[in-house]
Amino acid sequence: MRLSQETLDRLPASVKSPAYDLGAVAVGIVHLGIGAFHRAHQAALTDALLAEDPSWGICGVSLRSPDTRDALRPQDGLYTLAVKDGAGTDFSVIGSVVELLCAPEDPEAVLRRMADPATRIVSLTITEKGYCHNPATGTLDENHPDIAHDLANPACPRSAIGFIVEAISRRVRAGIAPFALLSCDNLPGNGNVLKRIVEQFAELRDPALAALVRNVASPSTMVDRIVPATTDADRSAVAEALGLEDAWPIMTEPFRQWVIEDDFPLGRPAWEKAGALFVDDVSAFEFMKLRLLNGSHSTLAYLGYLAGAETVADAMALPGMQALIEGLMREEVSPTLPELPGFDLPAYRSELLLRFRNPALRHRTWQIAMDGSQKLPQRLLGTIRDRLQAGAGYDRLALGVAAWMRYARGLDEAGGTIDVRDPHAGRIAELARGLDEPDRIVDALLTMADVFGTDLPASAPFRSALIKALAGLLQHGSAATLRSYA
Ligand code: CS2
Repeated sequence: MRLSQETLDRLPASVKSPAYDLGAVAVGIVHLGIGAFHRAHQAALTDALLAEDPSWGICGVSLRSPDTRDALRPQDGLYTLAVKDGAGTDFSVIGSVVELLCAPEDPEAVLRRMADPATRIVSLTITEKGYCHNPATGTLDENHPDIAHDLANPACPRSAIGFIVEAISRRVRAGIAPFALLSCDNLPGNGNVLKRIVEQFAELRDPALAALVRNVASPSTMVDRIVPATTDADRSAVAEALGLEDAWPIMTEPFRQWVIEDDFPLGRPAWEKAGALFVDDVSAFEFMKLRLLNGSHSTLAYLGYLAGAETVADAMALPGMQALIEGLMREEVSPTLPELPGFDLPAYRSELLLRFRNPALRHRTWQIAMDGSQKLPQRLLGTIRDRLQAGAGYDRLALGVAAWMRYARGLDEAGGTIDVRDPHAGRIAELARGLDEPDRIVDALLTMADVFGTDLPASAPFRSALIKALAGLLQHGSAATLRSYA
């Protein structure tokens, strides 16, 4: 039997379920990119507030595949959130996603929902590459195939940006004020980046439209919760706990954090009552999270994968890894972070190490290794820039970048093929084809100005640091390199 509104009363008392009238929930938020992260984060926090105000239900939109819609629609949008750590698992059923749409199948249905006056917020978790931007500069990639498509077919878009601009244009024409945009992706100044890209796209469509989108609210946010991809073993464990099948439960950790700039002209859910923090300027929180958590994550994912570690917890158990990550965070990253008065940075770092070691989360290094070309700039390269400018060391950060180069080339330490997932996987493989010497590999990949900019490739010390780190990895392997930090 399947989880659904009809079977909710069969749930055991140990599983929490919606404490509000599901029938009364109406859509107030359209969320683009209804993946696991959103369902463990914003959707869960919103669920906690629906008893008080049922007008903030979520319409979850997939921009590519119908998988989520197909899994959740037969369940009336209900799904299980399993919160796991060494002490056990807490199960709750979340009911905030009340509508599911698959954009490629029916773009018009998505636009209608976005243009509806009841929609007051359009939020996004479309991952870094969903912004169709140049990661080094944060500006729209006008040559991106989806952008070219959406400029040629504005009423039938493919990209999140195309949907947003068309929906705002329809609202304004109908005399409806624009929704607030809420980017929840791991980009620095995510609200500003989104706004800039939306404006650039609108300008290309029609300068009059650009004037309209200029006033749209686009607060920046820092989002944090570790959410590994769901496996079949997770599905079985959830079915056992619920006594009902759930086609797509979500696994996560107890920790969650959401810091948001408070700029919602048409109102917002009282997310602060569910633990979110509203601030005037989120940038110090973003730098801290992107550089400490995500920078460490990428470093340990590449080094861990190369050393044969399947999960983050396995990678953390490799001799030397914990010391490397601890040193990277404390000595190389922390001095670059803006002040956060009253914030206990050492405690935050220690908690991160514990979160990475969470034995109950099987977070694959391969999952985090994806899309490195889109992630490196804000996770490692910005920090390196700051360290270079300060004349300070960055060996561990350079090792992270070199490990990406080693990984993205597509050959593991035994000479086997790595399934590299990256929008530029083909281009990287092409650049590095046939090259074995560290200096030639480094020079080839440093030509990617959309990743490294033009300043880093011109820095002789940076180039040598990369060559040294990559030479070590190629000669001794990742495990032995890590051991030297133990
Ligand atoms: C991870 C993030 O997959 C990745 O690249 O670094 O998804 C990370 O788990 C989240 O940002 C944690 O908030």
